[in-house]
Amino acid sequence: MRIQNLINGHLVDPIAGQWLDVRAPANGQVYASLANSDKSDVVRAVSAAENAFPQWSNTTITERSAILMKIAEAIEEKQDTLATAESTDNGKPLTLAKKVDIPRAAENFRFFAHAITQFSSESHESIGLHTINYTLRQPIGVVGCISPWNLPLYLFTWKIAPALAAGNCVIAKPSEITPVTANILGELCLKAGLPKGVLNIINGRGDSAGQAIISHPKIKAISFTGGSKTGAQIATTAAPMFKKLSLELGGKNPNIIFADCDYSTMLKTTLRSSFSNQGQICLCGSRIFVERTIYDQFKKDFVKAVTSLKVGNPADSETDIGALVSLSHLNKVKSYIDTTPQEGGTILCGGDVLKIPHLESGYYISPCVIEVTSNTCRLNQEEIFGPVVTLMPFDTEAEALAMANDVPYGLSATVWTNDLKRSMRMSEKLESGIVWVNTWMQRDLRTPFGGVKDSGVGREGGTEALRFFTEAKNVCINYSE
Ligand code: TXE
Repeated sequence: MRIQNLINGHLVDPIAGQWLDVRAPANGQVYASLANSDKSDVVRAVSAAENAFPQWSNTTITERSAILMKIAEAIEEKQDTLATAESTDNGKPLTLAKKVDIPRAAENFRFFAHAITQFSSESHESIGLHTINYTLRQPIGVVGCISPWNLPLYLFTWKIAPALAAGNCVIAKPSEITPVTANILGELCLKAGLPKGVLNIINGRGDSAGQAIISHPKIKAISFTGGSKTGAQIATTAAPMFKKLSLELGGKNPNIIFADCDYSTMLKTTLRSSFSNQGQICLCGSRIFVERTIYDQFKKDFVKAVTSLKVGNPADSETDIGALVSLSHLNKVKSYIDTTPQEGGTILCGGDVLKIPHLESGYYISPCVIEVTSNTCRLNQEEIFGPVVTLMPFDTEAEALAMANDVPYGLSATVWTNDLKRSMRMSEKLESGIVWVNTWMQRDLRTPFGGVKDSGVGREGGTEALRFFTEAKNVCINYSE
């Protein structure tokens, strides 16, 4: 399979004729080659997007909404193909791709197809001065969307759908590690009637194609999801060019369990919040803090449940945990697990690199639970982004809160308790963009999504995303005689 670029409605080879290998994490084999684009391809895509902008930004809301809706339907029609492609490309269980990734990609388009019809702006009347101010929310022009490998189509569509809905033309780059579904989507968008040049997909590495997107002077806004280090690098280039920036970065999220919670729901959900998608979700609760009175019981029950998870071929329907996304990522995750003794921790289960029969070159690690004695150890401070969680007891609400907040990140937090007042006190004080009480990853697409501290700047979702992808212009009219 050869994956080209989508520029001005055509699939084209990269100008320099360079290609990258794409590997299937399940077996480590190369199965596709990907356009290894550079600045010249980005320049070409931006000029196509600029040409398409006047017409696209002037389509009626009804027309734009209808095209987005057709794209959602096209994703649903192709859901089996897309789910299989996602699982092959990323290593995630096929069941997960079918249940979560692909339906959510369709939902992203459907949601913003509706949201744009409800998007409104403000007016401010100055009584006594015969003046009225109103705000125009105008599309920005050409915008850049750069997405990561953990939820490839889910996060790609989460960015491009609001950007397109708001009337922008887009230069999008999926991760070079998992590019397949984004490129299938590009073709579906054309078939659904998206005019040529409105969505351009540039493939390639972050340090060439990605860097060319963020430094192109005509690209006025960048929406990025990925690692915090990369986010900082992007800001270094884009901020002095005065680009609008939305950065959704890493997390080291606390999962705080009080003794009065609904134990069985908590246990089931904690298994998911720890190991869904091999722990490769920025929202995973990787630091588990448990009230001391139930700590031993939880430790026993949790380890038992974790050891019963089935690691294996992502295509098998019984597989709970598939392959990690790449060999270099597996090595990163394993290197953290290997620091356990020197970080004062104890491995309670898992953490082994596994050889799955017939898939010996795949990237598998058994889900790992580490008991730690201090929240300041590296295992509790740095984002591992794999099937690894830490456990620690606490005695008081204040202590749990202090440890939860004592990290550089601030994306999400989960609190398990049936004490309403306590849940509200915790929600108020937790330093994170999202707090879940007695649940995890329950998403309503209208809500603001994003983090504080090293987890990023800006918010996605609902009106926040439409605001990000538009420029506010105030018009002041004096109508006095
Ligand atoms: O992601 P990168 P990496 C975390 C996780 C992981 C770490 C590094 O801890 O181990 O980040 O992962 C593009 N200019 N998350 O290095 O590099 C790149 O091509 C423009 C958390 O694999 O951040 C890809 O499309 N673009 C996370 C995208 O950025 C650049 C999800 C993300 O890749 C670029 C993934 C540059 N200079 C990893 N450099 C989350 N928040 O969910 C890279 N890219």
